[in-house]
Amino acid sequence: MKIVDARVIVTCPGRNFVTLKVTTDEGLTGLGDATLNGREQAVVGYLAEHVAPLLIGLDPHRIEDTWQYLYRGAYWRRGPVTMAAIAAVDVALWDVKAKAAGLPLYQLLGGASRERIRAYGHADGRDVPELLDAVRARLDQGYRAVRIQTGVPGLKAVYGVHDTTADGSAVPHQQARPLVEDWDTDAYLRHLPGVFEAVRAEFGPELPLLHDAHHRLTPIQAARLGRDLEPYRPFWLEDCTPAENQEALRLVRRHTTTPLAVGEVFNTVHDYQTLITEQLIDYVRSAVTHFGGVTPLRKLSDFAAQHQIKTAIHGPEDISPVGTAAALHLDLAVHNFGIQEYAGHSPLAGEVFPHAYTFADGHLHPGDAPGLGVELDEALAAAHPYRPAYLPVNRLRDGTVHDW
Ligand code: EZ4
Ligand code: CO
Repeated sequence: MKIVDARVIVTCPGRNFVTLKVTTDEGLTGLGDATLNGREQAVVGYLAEHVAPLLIGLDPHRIEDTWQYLYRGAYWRRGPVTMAAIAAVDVALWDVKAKAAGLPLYQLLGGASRERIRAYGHADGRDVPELLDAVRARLDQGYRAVRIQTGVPGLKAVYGVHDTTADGSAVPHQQARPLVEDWDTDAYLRHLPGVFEAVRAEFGPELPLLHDAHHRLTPIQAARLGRDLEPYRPFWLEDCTPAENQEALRLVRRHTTTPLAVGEVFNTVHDYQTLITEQLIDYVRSAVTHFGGVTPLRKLSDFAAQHQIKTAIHGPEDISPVGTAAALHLDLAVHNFGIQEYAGHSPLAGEVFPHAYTFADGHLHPGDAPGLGVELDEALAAAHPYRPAYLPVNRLRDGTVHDW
């Protein structure tokens, strides 16, 4: 079998998604997600100008060799643009291989290690009463685990607290410049334990509660927060510090038993070396889409497993249904699966990407269609063209740019 066509398709069914579609001489097609939120066109250029021409004529079954060819062959390694482009190729080739075998991808990854995949959803509110309503709404949708984020008194716009559309999905930030949010770490550290206390008081001790600090704390602040949240038994504290400084997590770890989750902005296993070998975290959170695909994420899972660390693949709205499906096949197959983030997609995105995966009773399943189980309606995609959008930026009260 040979690849005869490789095309990049950008569509905006409510938010932008970048998809690679490969076609073989046997008429099989494969899809890969290359969406890099707020920097989509950089990946489009990388794929269309530098990668797609190299794919023509290759045997799509040679996934490992193609991965190494693109990773080592570029000389310029790592980084989100490069690794999103390589991820799209890797996932598209896995899709082709599994379709050729007539099997859902998870069967090629060793088969199912479980019957279903526990997901967590997002609940957010500008204040505690609004958050409690949002948690209740997620429970009504079937979720059995919830990430809780709230506004902080005195701040106007905080990460994770969304404006929402009529269908409840988040409004993407489609304006000429990034929205500016504001931040005060001391106010946040004072506020959050009371939020957890209120949610526990309302929903009891059993509901898994997660929280994302979105890289905003210093190590000693993160240590304090982890310790202050311990009475409420969080499932995890996510991205407490900017974790490219891996050694910083040693200090956090010394002070708290709150489980730590890290990795949605990581691109390679090298970003995790210290974190995994010193067991400084409990969950690896990288996305198939930003980590070079299924091939390296499988290797990361196995490395993490040797240190009793579990997987928790990033699953926000800005990973397309193609990237979501790839995650679900891994989730079903790997032994050390922990939990899957599932923010869901707008109904329109679901129509642009018809998919076999399902969500019911708080659990996901990739389905049993051959391949990834996701298709792309190209006519509908074309009817919703790319729209420039940025992620927000974050400033402290005195105007200093802070981590978002
Ligand atoms: O901010 O995917 O855990 N989820 C997250 C996400 C990220 C977005 C960035 O594009 O932190 O909401
Ligand atoms: Co996060």
